[in-house]
Amino acid sequence: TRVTRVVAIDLGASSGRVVSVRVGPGLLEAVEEHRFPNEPVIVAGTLHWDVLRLLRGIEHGLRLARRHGPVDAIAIDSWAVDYGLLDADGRLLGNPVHYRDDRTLGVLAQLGTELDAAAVYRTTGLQEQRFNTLGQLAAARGSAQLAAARRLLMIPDLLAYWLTGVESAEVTNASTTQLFDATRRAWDPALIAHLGLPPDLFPVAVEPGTVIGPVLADVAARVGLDAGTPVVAVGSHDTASAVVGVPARGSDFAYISCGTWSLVGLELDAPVLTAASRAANATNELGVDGTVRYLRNTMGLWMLQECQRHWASGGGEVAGDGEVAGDGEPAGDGEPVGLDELLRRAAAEPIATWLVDADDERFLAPGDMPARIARCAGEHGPTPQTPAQVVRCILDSLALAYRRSIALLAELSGREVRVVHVVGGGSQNALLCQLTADACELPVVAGPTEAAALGNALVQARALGAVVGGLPELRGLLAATQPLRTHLPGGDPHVWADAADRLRGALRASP
Ligand code: ADP
Ligand code: LRH
Repeated sequence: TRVTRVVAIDLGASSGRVVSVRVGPGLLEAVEEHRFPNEPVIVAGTLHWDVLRLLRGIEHGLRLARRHGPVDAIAIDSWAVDYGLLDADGRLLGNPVHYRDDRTLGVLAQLGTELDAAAVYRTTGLQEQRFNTLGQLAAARGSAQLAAARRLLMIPDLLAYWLTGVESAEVTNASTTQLFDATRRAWDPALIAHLGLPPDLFPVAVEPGTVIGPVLADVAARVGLDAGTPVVAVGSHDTASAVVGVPARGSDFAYISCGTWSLVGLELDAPVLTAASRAANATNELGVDGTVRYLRNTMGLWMLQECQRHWASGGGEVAGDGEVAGDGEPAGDGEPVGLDELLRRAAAEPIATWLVDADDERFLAPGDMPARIARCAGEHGPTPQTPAQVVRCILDSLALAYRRSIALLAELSGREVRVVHVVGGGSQNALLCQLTADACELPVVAGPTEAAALGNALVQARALGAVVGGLPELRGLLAATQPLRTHLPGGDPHVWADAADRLRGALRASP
């Protein structure tokens, strides 16, 4: 083994980052080369990703990384479910649509009349969400764009295609489409046929660690990379890379990949495809090294981000009927309060007073989030009045959702959980981590913040031979080199049990 330097490109829903990482025996050292915002654009009423701007951010980051040292390999991970379509000439057909777009409203009811949902779960293991690729493609049926499509590439595969000219489908991200067999780790021809799509719309799936191809000569020249620099398939779903980046010892851990979304889960050897698992809305996404990410998708810090966006645009009131600020630019002259200050004020508010169901679909779309939170809390309890109370409501509700998810997943899988690892941007939120420890009555280990980039880099480095072993060895390297913070459970656990009962009761009573 030798020291290698790889570049991990990690595209989250809120930002993209390009990180150079040196890996070798006992060595894991990351430098953020470039970070750029990921801002959706509404075009003709549809919410899109600005995918060319992401490509520009990636190329700029690669240029900086190369300026600072040799680059042995590159890999890309991103959010799941979304895709681009290529025509017969290999050109992109339109801009990829954002999973938060409302084109899929009503699609679950429609699919429910066509497909046996229980059978779909037994094959794909996937939680029913309207924005899964299956739902998006069902909503797009009959469009000229889909008729012209020769290839479908998931977002990281699309970007890797632009870097290499090679079309591929990486398994972890393919597993989020709900068109993928979770047991065989391959596309499901029957579901693809059901949508009326040709099977070869989907490239053959490859496991993480496979070299996709060398970077194209013109790209290499433009960004200053050496000819032949390999682009590697890693856990190209950001959550899959983040789970590699969990610094756990042993197998008795739960993880929370805590960013725009909160993915709360366990790592298993095989999917759980039971009716009880389906009823619990638990999902089996595929992980690196043949693992299964058995998890629940919780709304996450999106709720907080979207409140901050609202307040920054001058909407100081909690209850209002504001519309989506399409461009995310501050529109008013309100003095926005920074995140640190908001969290400080929230910490001073009383515990578990304002609660919402953090799994509630109503929080999915962009728009006036403070008003939606106030309305949902008010349906069964007190209404948060100030920004500090809204933030407190979000954090307590997330902690409660984590408690619920971990208990459910442990029960459904038979796995014991003794520690919770929180990774991603939200691991820097000490209040949320402490509330999580208290609510789950388990120690929380917080960090690394850039778990996805580190997990991405570790799988590349292993493919190059710079690190040897399975996930335990990769995680041992993380635990030995990354700064982590432990939050021990404290407070009165009855408060959380009562809050859980209150919310459960309210949800049961709701229509
Ligand atoms: P994504 O990968 O989905 O783009 P990240 O993992 O980058 O998301 O997490 C972004 C979130 O992390 C932000 O919405 C914010 O709530 C949280 N965060 C980032 N920095 C801090 C910080 N210094 N303190 C507390 N929370 C933070
Ligand atoms: C997190 C994430 C999550 C998916 C969602 C669409 O970034 O990949 O795992 O469910 O985005």
